[in-house]
Amino acid sequence: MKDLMTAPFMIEMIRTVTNMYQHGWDERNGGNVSLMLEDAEVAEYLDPGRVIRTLETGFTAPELEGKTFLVTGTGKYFKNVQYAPDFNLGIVRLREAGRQADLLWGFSDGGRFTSEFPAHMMSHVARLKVDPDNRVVMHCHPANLLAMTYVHELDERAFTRTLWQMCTECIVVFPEGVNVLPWMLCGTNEIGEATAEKMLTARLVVWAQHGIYGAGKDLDETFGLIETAEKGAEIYMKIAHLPRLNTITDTQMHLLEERFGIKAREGYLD
Ligand code: 2HA
Ligand code: ZN
Repeated sequence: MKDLMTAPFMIEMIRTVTNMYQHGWDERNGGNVSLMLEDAEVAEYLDPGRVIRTLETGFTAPELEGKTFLVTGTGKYFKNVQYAPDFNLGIVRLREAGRQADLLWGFSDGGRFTSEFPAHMMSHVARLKVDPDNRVVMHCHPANLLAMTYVHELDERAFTRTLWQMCTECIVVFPEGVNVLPWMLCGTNEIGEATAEKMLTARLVVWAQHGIYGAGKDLDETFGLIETAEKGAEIYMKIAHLPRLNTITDTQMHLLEERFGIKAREGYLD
């Protein structure tokens, strides 16, 4: 059995959450990440028959029966993950139609997965329906996106168009736009279901006055999505109170569609 700390997925997870912390997106215990693992890659590092303990999830997700996830722990600080991965992270495999999760590694203080586990798992189900290669769900609290939800209307088309106008790359990186949920109580199955519904049409879902969810095929892509949206929001927060003399026009965005072979969300450009 190989050393789990040398697994590419573990190294990448630790680097990613450390980077998220360094970006200021994950104060204290803010944020959570889940990465779906392939059975074959897990078996190189862990005995899949050795279950440490079994956790109740509080929801069902039959589509994820037997799937294994590397996930951040509830109450744990991203800042600390690199120093004590087995305390702050866990590897769980879902069973009983997702009602239970067998802990295969980690949460060594007796902890459990993130309080946002329902939103993560339901989002995985939703994204896998539209993209079988999806592996990552990521949640964090980037300051400018959060700030934007206080001063910008939450209409998804308007919110998306503003972000697209803030830097040329935005429409190229997230042509499907960002979806937006109004403020809801976090950590519940209800916000999980609402997030998953929004994940059917976009890889980014803003939680007003809270943060953002991103999804993608790997940690880099998902981090990059949030990073780009947050850059757009940062520009917006720098200019929102100033007279706007210039912008990226819809005609220019159509040029970007052609140049990069992307298609903006239907009806979002004039
Ligand atoms: O505490 O970010 O949404 C982790 C969170 C909850
Ligand atoms: Zn949060």
